[in-house]
Amino acid sequence: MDIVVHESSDELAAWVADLQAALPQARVRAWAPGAAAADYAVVWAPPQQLLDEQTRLRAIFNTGAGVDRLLQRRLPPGVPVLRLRDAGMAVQMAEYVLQAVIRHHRGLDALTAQQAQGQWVQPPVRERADCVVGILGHGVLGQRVAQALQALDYPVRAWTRSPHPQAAVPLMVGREALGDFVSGCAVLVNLLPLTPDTEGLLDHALLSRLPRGAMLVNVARGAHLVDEDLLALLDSGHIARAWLDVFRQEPLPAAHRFWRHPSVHLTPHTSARTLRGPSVAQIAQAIAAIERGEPVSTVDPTRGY
Ligand code: NDP
Ligand code: OXD
Repeated sequence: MDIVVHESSDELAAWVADLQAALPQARVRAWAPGAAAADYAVVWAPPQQLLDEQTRLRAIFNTGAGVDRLLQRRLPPGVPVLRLRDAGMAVQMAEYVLQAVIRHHRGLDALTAQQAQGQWVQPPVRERADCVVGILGHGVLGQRVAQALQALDYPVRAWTRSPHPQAAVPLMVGREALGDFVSGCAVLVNLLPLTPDTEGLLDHALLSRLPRGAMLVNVARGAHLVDEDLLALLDSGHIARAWLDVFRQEPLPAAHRFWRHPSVHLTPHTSARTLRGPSVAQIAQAIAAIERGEPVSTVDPTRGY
């Protein structure tokens, strides 16, 4: 069995070595133009040339949770795409969102600013029941985030494309319900995949449905958000704060207003990192299942996630 790997150059050798160790019967190598046909490709943001040249693939593994960049390519017809499902990312995402929600609810940024001024002022108590956290997406990551928030008694609700009768949080489904969903949220967390249906969803019309003083946490993809619309709502104070981990252009250009906006916390796409160890283990298990002829969970290219 042959496996080709395409990863960022600083991690490529480690991915090849770890996959080789996990699949000793396979021949694992870094992809290069003109590489011999392989059975599996393990990739992040692969060049079109890889997908055009690799004509014998039995599956393509995306070494991230979001497949938007891969699906922008022309894929070999009929070849299943698998993505990382959690693989250590869910707990990181929960940690990131939880700290943002706690800081917002407890007013910790304002208290830190007070310390710098030498001020001792106890703000009014904020009821937890008023801090409703709405999560767009209740998939692998959204569910883990919801669970972490619920463990601290935050009221949580989620928005999805399809009904989930067994969900542990109240769900609202479909575009018609979105405005009402958002209007009851003190915090809006975006954990949607980027698809034609979700691109630009976080625009002025939607974000202005949030109550005054709300917070936005965008940890999914930059193209979900209309940057200028958020900036206008931050400038007017309608939205009090935004935590932004993902951007339309990454790295975020130096001149972008997000860098210096006093109401923006910005992180460089680090809310949930791909962890090579658990990812390699998940990919190796899936390859073994495919080789045994067992079903595996694949991306639905028509849905886009
Ligand atoms: P999943 O596919 O498991 O979950 C996606 C969720 O979004 C599902 O609940 C799905 O609804 C919902 N959804 C999709 N399309 C729509 C729509 N049109 N309307 C309403 N709901 C919709 O994805 P993950 O939880 O694994 O990952 C989510 C995203 O997080 C990734 O796609 C990626 O963009 C981002 N991410 C960001 C990282 C970072 O470091 N910043 C790291 C990892 C991921 P339904 O349940 O009905 O199908
Ligand atoms: C992912 C990401 O999709 O890192 O996994 O953004």
